[in-house]
Amino acid sequence: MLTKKVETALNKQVEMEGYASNYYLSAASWCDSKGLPGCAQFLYGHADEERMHMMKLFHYINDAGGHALAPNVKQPPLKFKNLKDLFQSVFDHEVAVTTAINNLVDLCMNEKDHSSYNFLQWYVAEQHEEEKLFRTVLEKIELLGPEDKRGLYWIDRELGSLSTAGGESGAQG
Ligand code: OFO
Repeated sequence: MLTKKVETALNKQVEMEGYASNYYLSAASWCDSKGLPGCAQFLYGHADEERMHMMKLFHYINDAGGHALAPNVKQPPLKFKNLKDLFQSVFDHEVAVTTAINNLVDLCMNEKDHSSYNFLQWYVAEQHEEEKLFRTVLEKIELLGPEDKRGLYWIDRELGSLSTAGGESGAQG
C-alpha cells in the first residue's frame, strides 16, 4: 500500500518521464528538420523509451493500490542552437531526472516503503546508463568538432547505427 506522500511523488515522476519523452520527441524532430536522420532515429527511440519508463511507473502506482494520473503535456524546447547544444540540454535533463529519482528513493526509505524502494532501483540503474550514454555522445561531438560539417556527418552515422544496434527501443540504456 502506498502512502499518500509516495503516491503523489510517484505521480510527479510519471509527469517527468512523460515530459522526458516529449523532450526527446522535440529533439528528434529538430534533427529530422536539419538533415540528421541518424540522430533523429536515435532520439525517436529514446522518446519511446521514456514513454515506457512513464508507463512502468503508471502501472506500478495502480498495482500498488494508488491512482495513477495522466500527466499534463508540457511543451519542451523546440529549437536548439546546434547539435552540441541539443545533446547538452538532453544530458542536463537526464541529470535532473537522476536527482528526482534519488529524491524519490530517499522518500521511500523515510516512509519505510520497501516495495517502492525496490521498484525504483531499476530507475537508479537506468539513469546511470543514460548519463553514461549521453556523456559519451557529447565527448564524441567534442572530438569531431561541434561545428565541423564532416564531424556532423560522422556523428549522424554513428548515432544511426547505435539506434539500429540498440534493440527494441532503438538505443541502449
Ligand atoms: Fe532517463 O529518464 Fe526515464 O528514467
